[in-house]
Amino acid sequence: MAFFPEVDKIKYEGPESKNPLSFRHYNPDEVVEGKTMREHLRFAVCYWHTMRNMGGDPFGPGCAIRPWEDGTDSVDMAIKRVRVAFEFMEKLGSPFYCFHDRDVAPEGANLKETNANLDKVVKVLKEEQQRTGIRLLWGTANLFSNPRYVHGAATSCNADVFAYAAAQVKKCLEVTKELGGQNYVFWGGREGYMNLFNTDMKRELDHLARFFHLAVEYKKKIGFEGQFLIEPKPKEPTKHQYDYDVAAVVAFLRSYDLVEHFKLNVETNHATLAGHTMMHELAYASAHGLLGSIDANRGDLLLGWDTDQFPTDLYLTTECMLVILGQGGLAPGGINFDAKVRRESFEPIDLFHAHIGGMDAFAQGLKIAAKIRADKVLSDFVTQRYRSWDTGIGQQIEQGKVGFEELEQYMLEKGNPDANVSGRQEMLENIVNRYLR
Ligand code: XLS
Ligand code: NI
Ligand code: NI
Repeated sequence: MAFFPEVDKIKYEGPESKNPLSFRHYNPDEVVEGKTMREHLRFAVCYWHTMRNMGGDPFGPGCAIRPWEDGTDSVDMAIKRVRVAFEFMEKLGSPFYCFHDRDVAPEGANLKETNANLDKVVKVLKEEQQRTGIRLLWGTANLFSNPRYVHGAATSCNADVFAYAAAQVKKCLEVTKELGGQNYVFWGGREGYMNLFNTDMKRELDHLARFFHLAVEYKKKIGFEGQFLIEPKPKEPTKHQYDYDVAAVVAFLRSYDLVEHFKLNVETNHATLAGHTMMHELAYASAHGLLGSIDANRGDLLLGWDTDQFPTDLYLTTECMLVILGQGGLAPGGINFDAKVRRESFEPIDLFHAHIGGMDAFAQGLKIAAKIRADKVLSDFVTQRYRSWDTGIGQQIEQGKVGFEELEQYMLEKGNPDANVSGRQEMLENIVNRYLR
């Protein structure tokens, strides 16, 4: 049965194509820096936005037209939706997908029933994966929608809720392993606070760390080989989320002796909500060897919340790809479109336009970044800019050979530092613009 009868497989037609249902830049087999675009970009469709978002907002219910939906949240509907999702991904040519446990299967009356529902849908997911060759980039547990998580999950004041969350993650890890998931994501849904008057922050942070340690133990126990990822976000739904930004997560992982077990899944809109650029967050994670995967989207400069729009800005995708190429890629991570069509874009075909645009924007960013790297226009400048550290006193400092006394002696003899040189920011910005075609 075809759920998108008006769409054939989306093909690469080249930059001159005027066909809106074609790729103009994403050419999966094209080789850039020795790898195919498919291998570089590792695109994933996210189940929650693409299959479950009906476009509701605080002012009105969803109005998306999804002819396959029967209005129920039954297991049968969940199974039918899997068929829809895989037809969509097959036609789009997305090699991966991501889900929350609750996106793919409905909750039952209790944990046992809920797990049984999930098992029924997982069977079908597996079948569709085998039929299409589409793989699971990551799974995650939804520890924020159900009212039981009103005070958080691992950071709830209610110990029973911690236990329920642990059981839910245990099951989701098993399922992710069963489906060959390459990563597992922890996004701290409601792990944060609204008001410090009612919050024992220290205790909550300790509990969050305990939860992660338990997950690491269980991962080893079942032999799940996927990469664990934490996804930082500064606020929303809580006023202050504990996994605020990359720097806060790195510090948390180090304080609680978890750093060797996790990397980060960095999301564009979360970076900007934290007052950073995406490039800053990626560069910070990468500098620590902790950049694992990305949630590709964008916010709106004029709106202060997580609008999760599809990425279209070539400047943004070029910046992302400069960092990603700079660290030799993201695998086993990838580029997950944690993005949703606008409420006004309510037809099924809009899902194709949205993903095609995002994939093309990243493919173009990849090609632009690769050219900038091939010409070494930025890297040569940076190398030059730091040359005082390659020899002489700079080298001695980096090698730990001198202390304050030697440095004082050095400066007393020299009198004054060598003259500073311009940072040439505007010249470099002009050079980057030359490549943005
Ligand atoms: C929400 C997060 C969420 C995670 C997965 O803002 O981006 O969608 O990616 O739980
Ligand atoms: Ni996300
Ligand atoms: Ni988000």
